[in-house]
Formats: sequence, structure tokens, C-alpha cells
Amino acid sequence: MKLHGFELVRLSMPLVAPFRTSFGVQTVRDVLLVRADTGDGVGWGECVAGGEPLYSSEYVDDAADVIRRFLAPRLLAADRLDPARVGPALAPVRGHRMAKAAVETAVLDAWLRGRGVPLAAYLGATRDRVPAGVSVGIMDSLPELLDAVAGYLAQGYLRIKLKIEPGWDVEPVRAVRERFGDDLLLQVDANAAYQPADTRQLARLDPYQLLLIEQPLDEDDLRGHAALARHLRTPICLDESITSARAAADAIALGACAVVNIKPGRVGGYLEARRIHDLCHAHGVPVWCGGMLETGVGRAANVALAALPAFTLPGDTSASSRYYAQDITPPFELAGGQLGVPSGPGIGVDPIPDTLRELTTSKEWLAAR
Ligand code: OSB
Ligand code: MG
Repeated sequence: MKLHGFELVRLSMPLVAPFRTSFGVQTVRDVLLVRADTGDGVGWGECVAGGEPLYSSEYVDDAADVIRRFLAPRLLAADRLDPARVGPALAPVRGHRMAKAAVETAVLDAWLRGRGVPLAAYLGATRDRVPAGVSVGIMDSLPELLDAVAGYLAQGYLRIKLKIEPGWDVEPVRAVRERFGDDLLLQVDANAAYQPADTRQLARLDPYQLLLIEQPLDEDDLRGHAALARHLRTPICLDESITSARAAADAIALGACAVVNIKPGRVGGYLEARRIHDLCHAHGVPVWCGGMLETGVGRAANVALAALPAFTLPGDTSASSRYYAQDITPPFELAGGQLGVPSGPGIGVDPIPDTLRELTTSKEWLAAR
């Protein structure tokens, strides 16, 4: 496959409600889509970097810059490009995994569409639908939180994840357990807001039968997580720390986590995500598919990945309506608490041209020379 070029498409997507985490509040998502053009076909990738470097060091303007200046030129120079060659071609550029994931996914999608193969089949999916969980932001009050959770449960979500931070942890968990009972699948996500000195406070979550606590400590503190794990009954799951299959292997070997959140964007793409899946599967470590408030383009690919066998826990793969009044693809909808895995070639969905145009704030064409 030889590419004619990439197009960088920027969108401004208002969220249906502000989403508050320990690192900030988001009301609009500044989306970067990458469209790979082969001349007789296209492929799409969505960059998951946020507008500011708060969840991780990457942010959307730097992702666009590194794609434009360093990633796209390396791929556009290749005469025989296929998805497996993207990672090695981009390896000289350090880091920037979210940017790399977006371009690799665009190439992978174009390549699969050219062959008529769905992404799910290519990755080794074993299911045609996946259970949906939902990530619930930090609220101003407990009644507001309980209303939000009740609303999601009424829609059929099968698992609730509460965002926590110091000052909003034990009370919201206790309130949700009390109101919705012991059968509710419940977990929490701290986005690295705690310190090792908070071990006793985190142990106060132990009585509430949480499925897991996600990323309590700093991204690079694997030893801290391993020490914390020895003091908690609640299993530790890592998100921010798992930047590659090697990082996942280190975390498992150190006892830093018992569960892994796989986000393809964070680890450099779907091929690396599959390697992490395989590694965790071999170690008996359950995984689930995280999310980064993706549009239907990113969601389609995440749902395909989530259909692999070691994804035994419901993911943050929610319906389009959880995020956007108007998605850029036909909306993903819950059916019995599950999302259907797209069955068409590649990611299996296409942006709706009129909707895409309405939400686009800028476009940039990067031509092969
Ligand atoms: O830590 O999982 C996270 C959203 C943005 C950045 C980081 C995270 C999240 C979420 C929401 O928790 C996941 C989703 O529903 O897409
Ligand atoms: Mg997380």
C-alpha cells in the first residue's frame, strides 16, 4: 500500500455534561482525526490526546505537530506500507504514543477496508457485542451523584465507575453502595490523585467490594503501587502507568496491579494493545477497555478490541449519548447493556459528511511528495 497523504481534521465536540476528574473539568472535546488516503480508499484514526497535558504529557496540539513534522513524512515516504510496518517506521521518534496510535489506526483501517476485513476479526475478537460500563465524573453533591448513577442504571449500564479524589472517595462510594446495593458492579478511578501516605485513607474503601481501584498513584510509581497493593483488599488496576506491553509486563512482575485498563491510544495503537491483551491473558490478568471520550470513530475500534477474550470486565465503552448529543458517526446505542461490534470492513463505521463538516474547525492536508 502506498499513501497519497494524510488529512488532519480538527473538531470541536461539546459534551452533554461537564466531565470532572481529579485532573480537571472538561466541557468540550477538541478532537483530532487522521484520515489516511490511498487514492482508492481511506482510513480513519482518532487521536485521544486531550486539550491540555493533564491526563498524560501529550496534548492535541503537540500530537498534530508531531504527526505533521515527524510521523506523517516517515509513512508517506514508504512505498510498501502495511500496518505492521508503521510501528517500526515510527520507532525513531520517542514517545508520542497517542499521535502514533492515531496514524497507525488510520493506516490499519485503510488497509483492512482494502481487504474487506473487519478490525474485530483482524484482532481476534471472539464476540459480537461487549458489555458497557460508564465512567461517572466527580459531582458537587452526593444527591447529584446518586441521580446521575440512577440515570445510567436505568439506561442499562452494567458497571459504574466513580471518579474519585482526596475529599471525594469513601463518602460517594458508601452512598452509591447504600442506594444501589451489593450486586452493583462498582469501581473507582483516582487518575493518580493520591500519595503513598494516603494508604490508610484508600484502605477505607476496602469494605465496599469494589471491583478495582484504578491508578491511585503517580504514573511512574510502579513500586508505590506494589507496596499499596500489599495494604489493600481492593485490587489495583493501572491505566496511566501502562504505556506499552513492556510496562505492563513490569507492572505485573512487580505486583503493581492485578487488573489492566487497555487504552489503545495510550499505548501507541491497536497492535500494541493486542500485545498487552495477549500478555495479560497469559498471566491470567483480567483486562478491560478504557476510553478517552472518543467519537464514534475511536469508539468503533475500541469496541472491536473489547471483543477479545481476556476483556472479561465491562469497559468504559459507553453509548454515544453518554458523551455527545450528536456523534459524527451513526450513534453507538445500548442494547441490553451492551454495544454491538461493528461488522463492516476496517473500523466498520464512517463519519457522516454533513455532521463532520458542521463540527470541523480546521483541516490540513499532508501530501506524499
Ligand atoms: O482515566 O479513564 C480515564 C476520560 C478521559 C481521560 C481519562 C479517563 C477518562 C474516563 C472516561 O474515565 C472514559 C470514557 O468514558 O471514555
Ligand atoms: Mg483511568
